[in-house]
Amino acid sequence: MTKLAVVGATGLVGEKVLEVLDRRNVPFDELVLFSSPRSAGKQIEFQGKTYTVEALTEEKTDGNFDYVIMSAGGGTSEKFAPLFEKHGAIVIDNSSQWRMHEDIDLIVPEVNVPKLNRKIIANPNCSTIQSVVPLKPLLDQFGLKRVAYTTYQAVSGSGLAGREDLANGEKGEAPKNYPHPIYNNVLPHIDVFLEDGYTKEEQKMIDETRKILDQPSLNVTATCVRVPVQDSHSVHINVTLDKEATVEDIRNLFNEDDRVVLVDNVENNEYPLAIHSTGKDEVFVGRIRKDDSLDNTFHIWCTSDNLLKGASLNAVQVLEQVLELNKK
Ligand code: 11C
Repeated sequence: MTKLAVVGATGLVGEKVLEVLDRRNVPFDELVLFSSPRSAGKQIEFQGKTYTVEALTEEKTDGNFDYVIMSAGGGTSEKFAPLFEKHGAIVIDNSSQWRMHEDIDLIVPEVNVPKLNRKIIANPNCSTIQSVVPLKPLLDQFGLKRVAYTTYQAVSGSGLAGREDLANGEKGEAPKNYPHPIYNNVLPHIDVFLEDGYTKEEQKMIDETRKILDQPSLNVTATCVRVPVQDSHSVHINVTLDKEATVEDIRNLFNEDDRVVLVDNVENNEYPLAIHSTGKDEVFVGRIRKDDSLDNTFHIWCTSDNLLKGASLNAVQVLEQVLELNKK
C-alpha cells in the first residue's frame, strides 16, 4: 500500500501536480489532499473519486504517508516537511526552503539522482530547471566555463496573485502583488533584493545551477525579469564552453538528445516561443548562435512551461525516480 499526500492541492502548482499524476498514471493506493485552513473543505475530483481537501496540522503529518509532494510555500515547508520526514515519508518540496541545505538533494531527473541522505528532496526554481536541462548535455560533451542568464518570466510564477495583477492592470487597476504595473510593462525585479543588488531569484538561479550540475565553482550570473506573459518562462542562456565547438556541434547534440526539443529554423521564423511551450512537458531550445565577443561562447534561447517542467511535472518525475530507486 503506497500512501501519497499532496500539500497545497488547491494552488496553481498543486492543481497541476494532480493533473500530471493522473495523466502519467503514477502508481499509488491512497491519496490525501491538504491545503491551508482557508481552502480546506473544497472538493476535488481525481480519477473518478471526490476528495475533500483537509487543513494540514502537525498531528496529520503522522498519517503513514510514504510520499508527500508539497507546493505550499517556504513557511509551510519549513514547519511541516521535517515532521512528515520524521514520520517516515519522502517529501518532494517545491519551495525554496530546503534547496541549498548541504544534505538535501536538489533534483532535476534529466540531470541528477537523489542520494537521499535526508528524506526531503527539493524541487528547484522553475527558471533554473528549464535552464539546466540543456546545460547538462553541454557540460558532459564540452564542459562549462561560464553561464550568463537573462530570463523573461511569466506572471504565473507568482501564482494567482501574478495572474490577477496582469488581468487587473489591463482594466487600469493598480497592482497588488508587484511593486509596479506588469500590464504593458517589463519588471527587472523578481523576489526580494539582496544587499549586493541582485534579487533572490537571480541568486537562486546562480546557486541552484551550481548545485544541480555539481559544478560548485562554475561562473554563473543572472538577470531575472518579469514580463506580461501568462505562462512559460523564456531564458536567454549565454554559455562559454571548456572545449571548442561549432554551432552545428551544439545543434547535433540537442537534436540527438531526447531531454530537449530543438526548434531552430530561422528561415521560417521558427524558434521556441512561450505560447508554444504552454501546456507542454518539454524544454525547447533554439536561436543557437556563436557569440563572437568571447571564445567558445554561444547564445541559446530556451522556453518551457513554468508550472509543468518548472514545478509540478519535475516534482512528479522526482517521485517516479524515487519509486524506481526504491524498487531496486
Ligand atoms: C517566479 N521562479 O517566477 C519564481 C517562482 O523559488 O520556487 C518560483 C519560486 C521558487 O516568480
